[in-house]
Amino acid sequence: MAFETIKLEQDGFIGKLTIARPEALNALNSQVLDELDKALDEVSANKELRVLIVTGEGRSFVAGADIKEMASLSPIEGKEFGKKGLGVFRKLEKLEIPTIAAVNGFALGGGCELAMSCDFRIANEKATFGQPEVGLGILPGFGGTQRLQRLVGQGWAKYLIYTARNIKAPKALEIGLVQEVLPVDEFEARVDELANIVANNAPIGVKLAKEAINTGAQVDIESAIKIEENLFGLSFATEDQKAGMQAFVNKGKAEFQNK
Ligand code: DAK
Repeated sequence: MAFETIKLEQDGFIGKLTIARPEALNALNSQVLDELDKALDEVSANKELRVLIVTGEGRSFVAGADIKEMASLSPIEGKEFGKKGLGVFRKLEKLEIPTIAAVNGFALGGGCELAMSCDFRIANEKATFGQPEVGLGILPGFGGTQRLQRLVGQGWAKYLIYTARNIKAPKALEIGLVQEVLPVDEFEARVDELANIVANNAPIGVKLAKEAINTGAQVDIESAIKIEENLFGLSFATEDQKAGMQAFVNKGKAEFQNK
């Protein structure tokens, strides 16, 4: 379907979701959240896709929830807005296929939370991260208090949230919030390269690994190991497992069929 504030494109196995309100540094208003919700349903239904890249148009990834829209919300409308955002971010996090946040600029507030809802984050040197909400009289409300501490530990999460301080990409790399930082002119090519590397691995194996990691993180270690054991067993029901191991035995390389 046609969108006005986002773009959803496909290149082979790779999907790309771009937040496209550059005049507002891609701030998330209700329309963006509604469109993201629909786009994620399209991505889920598209069985060709093996990886989704999430990025922003122009000089920003996402500069947060739309402060101008939020400023005039009633408590009921605020609750609705929050519910919408939380639903979309959770849908993104739970997408079966892996997701890469390609952070090309500001990732503040809801933007940082959007990036954290992806499986991993690649940033360019100009990217800026932060949770500035307490400076606006609120607190992170799209999962930031929970996802940030899980990614970087409580010390850094509390430090960033209480100070509302922004950090640049190299610092984000140092604390483990992003996995790679690239010069601006190498950034897109590297994101595409990583997406292709992931897409060319066994898609069902990757999906099962994602499920094992995400589900296992919610439970005690005994239950988590059991989850891994079951999903590992399931991977032996796939043709790609047979093709992958056969290719190794034959000193070749498997072309995985997603079966
Ligand atoms: N909302 C609306 N418009 C924004 C925006 C935002 N978050 N960020 C930037 N813009 C707009 C600016 O107003 C400006 O528009 P015009 O004035 O041209 O009309 C345009 O984008 C360009 O921005 P600047 O002129 O400010 O550009 P600069 O390079 O000078 O500064 C900046 C860039 C990113 C440092 C600055 O724009 C800035 O500080 N932006 C706000 C960043 C921020 O505080 N983000 C956190 C937002 S709070 C909830 C759950 C979650 C949330 C809320 C509720 N519930 C459960 C209910 C989430 C909250 C947040 O994300």
